[in-house]
Amino acid sequence: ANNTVKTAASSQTQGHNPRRGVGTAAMNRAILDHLHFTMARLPALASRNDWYMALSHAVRDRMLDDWLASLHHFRNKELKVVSYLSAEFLLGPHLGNNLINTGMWDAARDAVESLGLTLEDLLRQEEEPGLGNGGLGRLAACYLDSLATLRIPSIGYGIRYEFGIFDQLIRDGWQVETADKWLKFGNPWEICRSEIAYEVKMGGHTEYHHDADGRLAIAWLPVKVIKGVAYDTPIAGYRSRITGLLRLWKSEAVESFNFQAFNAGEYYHAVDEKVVSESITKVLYPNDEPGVGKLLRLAQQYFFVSCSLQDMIRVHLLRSPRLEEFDQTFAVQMNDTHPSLAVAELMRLLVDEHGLGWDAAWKVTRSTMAYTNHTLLPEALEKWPLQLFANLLPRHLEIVYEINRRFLDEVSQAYPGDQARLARMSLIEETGGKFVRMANLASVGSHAINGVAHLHTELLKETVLADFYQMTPGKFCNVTNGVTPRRWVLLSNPGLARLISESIGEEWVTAPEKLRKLERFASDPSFLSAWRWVKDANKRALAATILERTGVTVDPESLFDIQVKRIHEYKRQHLNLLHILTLYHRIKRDPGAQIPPRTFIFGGKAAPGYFMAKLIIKLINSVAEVVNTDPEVAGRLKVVFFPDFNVTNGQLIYPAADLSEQISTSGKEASGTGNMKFSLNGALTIGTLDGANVEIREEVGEENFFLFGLNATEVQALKKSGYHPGRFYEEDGELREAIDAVRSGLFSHGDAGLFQPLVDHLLYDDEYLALADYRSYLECQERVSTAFRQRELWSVKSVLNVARMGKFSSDRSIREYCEKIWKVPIRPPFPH
Ligand code: H53
Repeated sequence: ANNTVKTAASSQTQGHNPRRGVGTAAMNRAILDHLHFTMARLPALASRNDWYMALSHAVRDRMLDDWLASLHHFRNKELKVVSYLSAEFLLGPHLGNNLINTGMWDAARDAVESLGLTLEDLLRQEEEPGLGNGGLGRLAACYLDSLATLRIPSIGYGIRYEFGIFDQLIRDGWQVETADKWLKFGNPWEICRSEIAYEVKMGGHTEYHHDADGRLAIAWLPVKVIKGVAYDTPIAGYRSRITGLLRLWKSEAVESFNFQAFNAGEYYHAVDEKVVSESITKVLYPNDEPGVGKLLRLAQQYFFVSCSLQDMIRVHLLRSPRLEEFDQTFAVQMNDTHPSLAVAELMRLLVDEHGLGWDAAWKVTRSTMAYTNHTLLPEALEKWPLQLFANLLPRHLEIVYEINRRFLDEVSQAYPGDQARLARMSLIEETGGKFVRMANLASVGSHAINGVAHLHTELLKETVLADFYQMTPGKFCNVTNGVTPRRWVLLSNPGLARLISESIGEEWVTAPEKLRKLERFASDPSFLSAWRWVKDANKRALAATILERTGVTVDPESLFDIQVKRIHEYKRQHLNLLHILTLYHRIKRDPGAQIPPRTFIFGGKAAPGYFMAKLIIKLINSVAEVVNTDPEVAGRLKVVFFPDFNVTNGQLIYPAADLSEQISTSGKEASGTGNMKFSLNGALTIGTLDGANVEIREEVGEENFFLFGLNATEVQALKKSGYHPGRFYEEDGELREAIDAVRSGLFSHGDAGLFQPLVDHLLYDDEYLALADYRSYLECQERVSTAFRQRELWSVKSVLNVARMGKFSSDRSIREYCEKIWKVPIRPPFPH
């Protein structure tokens, strides 16, 4: 007996513990056990959620052996741990993805069916954790998948928002926001680690005194202390036997009851304290690319960064007492500027709390930190009003000042007498109100700065971070974004995945460059017809859901022309609308016009305070109402706004697209990742030379990509020479017709004023050059229509798109981060 115990224990620490039963019978037993012991339910009375919870717990149990073994790596001095700091992780539903990655899908499906249920039903039950706004948060989730798949020890650190991104309802054509109650039925995937908790100070002031040895000591006397508690979620790598860690922090009161207040009879005051502390992680800010922020958001950012760094220091001290070597334990990536307070906080922890000298602390901070920039929109670069910053983080402001003082010394040495440059590079903006510039803080405090697509990185070096690039060009590099083929093909498009694997084997899932092997099938008629069959089935599935959610019947034979992404003027959903209006008028004018039937599908959320974006949603729905009920275009044009675009809905939408709309003004979209998901699922792209579109076109071939519009240089030149949108309106009859229709009240029951702000914006400002690109877009759409009529040729292009998209796997991105930035060795793939 002794022997058995010893063997089991030692094999466990090495991570070779045979997994808990993953066969159908074992799964069946485990589900019933969880229904009984965890959910306390009799099968006859169990709800769908009870079954979902029971299944999820059974699956999670089976992930724990690999997880516990993986967590061991954090203690292994030889392995550097990647720490991905992100205010957003837009994970999407866990269950399906975990079943795919762990290889338990079939057993789970059979077990569930043996209980008289369907896996599909239980998958639908999951409320997705929408802890992000859009691209940036979803990118973080794809990266966690790849880190685990590539067996790189990693921790994603973020915030456990009680309410994630709002749910979008459409009422009378307008967006209405409702609270996302993703935790309401419980979250089976997380484990609360009450013992992993840190205190985070806020507010107050600092005091200086000399300690017994005569050294200057700094004390920060906060007015408030909040506790951050760790909630851990396992992230399964694809068949890698490695399970990554996502650690999200929830804020709590240090003491749930303030006994002093309580004793004095101020019961409500005591409870207040708890409510205020818990409010820090209450809700995700629903703005994509934020402007000037709010106190609570700054508090959120500081809160999660502080908890994460304290946690990293604890882990490091388990390995080595020398904090000078912190950069050998961790490579920290800051996902945009949201976590950039990490620079100041790591300095504070090292200097104030752990007694390092400034220079030693600065050296280790810089070599640990790296910064990814995700936007070129100047208004989106975060900056905090100085007073607000000072009130919440008085000690950090001192540290920022000291970093700035030393940094500006370096700048003036490098560029003597260049006052303008000093003012631009300073961490403090002083022109009209004082602000702390977070991109500058992140840039100064990092050893590496990267953009997210080739064009974006080039523009970054020329524009927003030009001064930093000139001073330290070696810090800059590009890592083009990628998406995980596990969630975005294997899970969301099983039909396509099966067809691909039957043709070229399964290796593409972790080695997507192997997709190239599909090229030779592009001339095989039976393969092409199987390819079309898969796409048609996906389109029928989407059509059924559209009918269910919107009441609109769409024809699965028509061209599915899809634009799904956040609603923003720079993404130009209104340009898409102008095309629709033009087709509408053409058909009305000439019922014999040769226009293949199209279904235009839109989806995306608008920031609740972004009036123009909300008006665009209203206009899409208003145009839909008119077009969809006009007998003269029946069977030829349909317009749909698919409500509540999120990860779950994306998994249904991307696989059903024929045409992917990537039509942002060139130079405005940093990368885009939806563009990759579409193309990887066989859609052809109509797009500008913006973000990663440029590289997608390079890969798939220009003959398989519909390009239009001004390029970034032309955009800049046009703006510089003075852009007059009104001229395009005057000179282009069809454009005028489209805009006049909107302005006449045709789509607003005669209310000519409703869309006036949007029309005025286009005619007198048009910051994003929709009118300048209109004609080019229209002509390009005609090429699309012509191409779609030749179905066989279209399918060839579709196959070639998929075959050549290997570059855009997030595995490739993560390998590049490892090589260029984190200096983490890439381990050989796990033998399956
Ligand atoms: O990040 C994506 C890019 C996309 C960019 C997006 C983004 C956000 O979602 C939020 C804030 C921000 O600064 C940028 O708009 O182009 O693909 C991931 O890199």
